[in-house]
Amino acid sequence: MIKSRAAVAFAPNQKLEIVEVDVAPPKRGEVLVRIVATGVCHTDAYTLSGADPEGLFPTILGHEGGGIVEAVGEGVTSVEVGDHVIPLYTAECGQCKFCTSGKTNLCSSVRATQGQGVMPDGTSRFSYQGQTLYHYMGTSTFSEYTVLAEVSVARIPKDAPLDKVCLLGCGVTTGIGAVLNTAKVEAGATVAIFGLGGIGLAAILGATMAKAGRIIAIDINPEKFDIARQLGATDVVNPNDYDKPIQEVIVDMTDGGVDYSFECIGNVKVMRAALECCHKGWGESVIIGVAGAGEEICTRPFQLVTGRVWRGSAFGGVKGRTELPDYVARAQSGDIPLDVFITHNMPLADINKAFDLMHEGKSIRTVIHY
Ligand code: NAD
Ligand code: AHE
Ligand code: ZN
Repeated sequence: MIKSRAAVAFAPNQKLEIVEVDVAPPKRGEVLVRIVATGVCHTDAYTLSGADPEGLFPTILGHEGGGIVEAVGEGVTSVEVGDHVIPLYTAECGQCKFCTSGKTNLCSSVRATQGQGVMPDGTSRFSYQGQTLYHYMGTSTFSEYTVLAEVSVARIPKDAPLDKVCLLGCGVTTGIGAVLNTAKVEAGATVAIFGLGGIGLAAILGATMAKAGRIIAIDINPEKFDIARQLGATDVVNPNDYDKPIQEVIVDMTDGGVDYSFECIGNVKVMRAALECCHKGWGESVIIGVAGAGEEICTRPFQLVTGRVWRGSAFGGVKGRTELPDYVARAQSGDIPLDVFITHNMPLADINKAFDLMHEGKSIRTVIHY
C-alpha cells in the first residue's frame, strides 16, 4: 500500500475533498502511475453532477492525465518503470473483436469492469480509511498515484511536457479526431461547431488542419469567440442574437446547410439543431457531447431520409496506444498548439476552483499540477 494525495468525490454534487488515500500495488497486467498533471474535462463535472448512469460514489474522477510508470504488475511487457504515459479511458488491447475490426477505436477488453468502477479482476485499488473507493473511466487521474490496466496506457516520449500533453488524454484529441477520423472532413468543406469548450475548439483546430473552407463556431458565451477565431473559425455565431432557431440561421448562412456539424456540448436540443443545419443529401452531424441519464435525441426521420447522417464519436475515433504518440509528436512540432487551450494552471488543492471556472464559462482547460 502507498499513500496518495487525491481529490475524492464522496457523493454527487459535492465539492471534491483533498485527502490521503491508500493505493494497493498493481496486480497482474496492471501498472502504477504517478500522475504529474491532469486536465479537468466537462465529463468529470457531468459525472460529479449525478447525471451519469455509470457514475458511482465515492470515487476518484479525472481522465485527462499525464504521468510516469512507478511500478508494473506481473506479466506487464509493453511499459516499464520510468516510462512516460498518457492514461486511456478508451483502452487498446489490439486483440478483441473491436480492436481487430478495423472499424472502431472502442475496445472491449476492460470496458465492462471500467464502467463498474473497478479493475479487470473486479476489485478496486483505492481505499480511504478502510472504505473502498471506485475507479473512474479506468483512469482516476485526480489521484497522484493511480493504477491502470496495461492496455489503458499509451507510452509517449520522455521529452514531451506532461503538464501540456495531458490534454491529449481527452479534450484536444477528441475534437481533432472527430473531425479527421470520424467525419473525415475534406478540404473546402463547410463545417459548423456547436459549443466552444476544449472539445469544440479542438474540433475547430481539426477543421483548420483539414483545410475546411468555412468554419462556423457557435456558442452562447461570446467570450469564447476570440480563441475560436485564433484556431481558425471563419464565422462566429451566438444563437441568442437571433429570434429564429439556430439551424435556420446556419442554413441561411450556408446556401442550404453545412457539410459537417459537430455537437460539443451534451445538449440534446442542440444535437437536433446540429443535425438539421446539415445540407440535404449529404450533410453529416457528429455527436461528441455526452447527455445525461434519460435524455434522448429526436428529429423527424425525414431529415435522414433526405440524406443527412447522424454519427457519434468517442475519443475522436483515436486508438490510444498506437495513434496517440503521433498526436504528441504533432504537439511537440507545434502543429497542435496545446498552450492555447490551457487557460489556467493550479495545484490539486484548488481543483474545485477548476470546476467553478468551467461552470462559469471562464476557462477552456485548467491543468492541475501535483
Ligand atoms: P465545456 O463546458 O468546456 O464547453 C461547453 C461549451 O458549450 C461552453 O463554451 C458553453 O458556453 C457552450 N454551450 C452550452 N450550452 C450551449 C448552447 N445551448 N448553445 C451553444 N453553446 C452552448 O465542455 P468540454 O470539456 O468542451 O466538453 C464538451 C462536451 O463534450 C461535454 O458534454 C463532454 O462530456 C463531452 N466530451 C465527449 C467526449 C467524447 O469522447 N465523446 C470527450 C470529451 C468530452
Ligand atoms: N458514462 C456515460 C457515457 C460517457 C461517455 O459517453 N463517455 C465518452 C467519453 S467522454 C470523455 O470526456 C466515451 O468515450 N464513451 C465511450 C465509452 O466506451 O464510454 C453514460 O452515459 O453511461
Ligand atoms: Zn473528457
